[in-house]
Amino acid sequence: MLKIAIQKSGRLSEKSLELLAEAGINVANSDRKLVAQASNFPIALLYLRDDDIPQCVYDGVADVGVVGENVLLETGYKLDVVERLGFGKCRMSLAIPKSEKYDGIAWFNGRKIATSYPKILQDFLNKNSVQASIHHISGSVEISTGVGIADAIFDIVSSGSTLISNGLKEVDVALHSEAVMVGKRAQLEQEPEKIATLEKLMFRLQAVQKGRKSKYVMLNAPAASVEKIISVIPGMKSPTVVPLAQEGWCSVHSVLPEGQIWEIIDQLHSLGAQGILVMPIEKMIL
Ligand code: PRT
Ligand code: ZN
Repeated sequence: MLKIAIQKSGRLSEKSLELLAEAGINVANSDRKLVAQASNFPIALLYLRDDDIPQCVYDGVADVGVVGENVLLETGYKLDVVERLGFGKCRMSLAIPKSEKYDGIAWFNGRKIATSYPKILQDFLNKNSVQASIHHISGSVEISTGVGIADAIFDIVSSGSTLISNGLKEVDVALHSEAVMVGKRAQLEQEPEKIATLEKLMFRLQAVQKGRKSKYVMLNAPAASVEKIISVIPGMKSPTVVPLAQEGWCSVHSVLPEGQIWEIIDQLHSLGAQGILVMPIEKMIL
């Protein structure tokens, strides 16, 4: 039985469960007791506070855990990243009152910075040869400058609206973070049953993740343009081209990367493609 630690409640918990559900794993535990077993896969979930997950994996209480890289780095446990999960994306940034003139990282010399992430901040300051004092607080970091606790803050930023509503501006990014699955690879490799379960799980999670990053595209095009159209949509191996009932027309099907979808559609459109359909992909196995 592979034990997976996930956040009990918070920004990563629903997304972690969603990913497992899309990988076909049923975990019936609506009240989220400490431990829940999957009914159709040899895994058990441990519901914990995110801050406790790295230590729990390090000590072997759980075999792997899902946690933000920010928490992993702050706790300092040496764990292997088994898989990057593509959700919980955020950055860790320095922010100062918006009325301050910022002339580069040296601005922070001799200043006081409030944060809940003193280790990541200290490492970043050392790397940039900045001497500043760190004021460690556990929450509401964004109000620190307003109430006179500190000159600046170092905190998680996602949309940036929390900073703006507290009269702050983001001036430097120390880290980009996302949810990762962590474990101790050397330890896992000594347990063949667990590693086999983990590999099976990874195969499914990767299929879900690849699907999320891609779109299935279908379009109609004049036969004379098909060659040019194919050159802008290479597809997984090669695109499917099917003749339409109407003579001189074809239907082209392919898989496109989500991030470039609009650029490619613009090109397809200008090459004469019509009836372009873009559809989500649930799972993708190459
Ligand atoms: O109870 P537990 O200890 O388990 O949870 P927690 O309260 O410590 O963590 P939680 O659930 O708030 O966040 C879990 C993880 O989600 C974090 O460690 C990050 O890896 C990730 N994450 C992604 C975020 C955000 N986005 C985020 N926006 N964590 C926190 N925030 C907060 C941030 O602290 C700030 O107050 O949102 C605010 C900023 O958001 P914007 O959109 O206004 O910039
Ligand atoms: Zn926490």
